[in-house]
Amino acid sequence: MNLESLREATRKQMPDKRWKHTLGVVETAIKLAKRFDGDPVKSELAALLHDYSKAWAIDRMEAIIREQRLSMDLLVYDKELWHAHVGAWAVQDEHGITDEEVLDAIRYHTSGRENMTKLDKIVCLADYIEPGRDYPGVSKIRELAKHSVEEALIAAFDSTIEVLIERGKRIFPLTVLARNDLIGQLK
Ligand code: DGI
Ligand code: FE
Ligand code: FE
Ligand code: FE
Repeated sequence: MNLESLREATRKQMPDKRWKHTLGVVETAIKLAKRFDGDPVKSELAALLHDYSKAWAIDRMEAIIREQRLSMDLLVYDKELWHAHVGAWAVQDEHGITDEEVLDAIRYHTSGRENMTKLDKIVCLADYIEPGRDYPGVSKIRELAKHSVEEALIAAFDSTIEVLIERGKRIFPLTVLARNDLIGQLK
């Protein structure tokens, strides 16, 4: 598996706009890894693959979640959460990615989870603040990301939770666990 062919394969899964976002996440994840003593090589790989299945049809993702017995409770939560779990499965299935740290960072990049690894945090945060992102609160999250991954991620999850509440949607329990746990990590 070489990075260039993986790049080509990933680009083919998605429209140009999503590919541009992916390149932004790669660039940002490498920067965050250098800033916060993470692993730049794994950060680049996980960032490249994080939205691998994002543009896949809903039916295809649902079938994979059922057939591969990925976390079944996903199905009652927002469909936006599905691509992360499906993507982690797909890059293993299609490209033989077996590094569990990388697969977990892909799997939990949307929801977060309790005890996020440094790699989980870097990929999830990079996804929120890559240069192409524009939503209310993003500049504050970018500021926080200059000194603390945890503070930035809490603010990022807060903004997602606020939107979910506004729209009357369920909150996936791992996001609540992630936020509570990150608050506990602040000193
Ligand atoms: O795939 P991206 O658009 O780059 O970003 P993402 O994978 O972080 O997806 C974010 C979307 O997921 C965002 O629109 C909010 C939605 N979502 C739905 N339910 C939840 C959720 N996000 C979190 N963190 N937790 C949820 O329960
Ligand atoms: Fe995503
Ligand atoms: Fe995210
Ligand atoms: Fe993304």
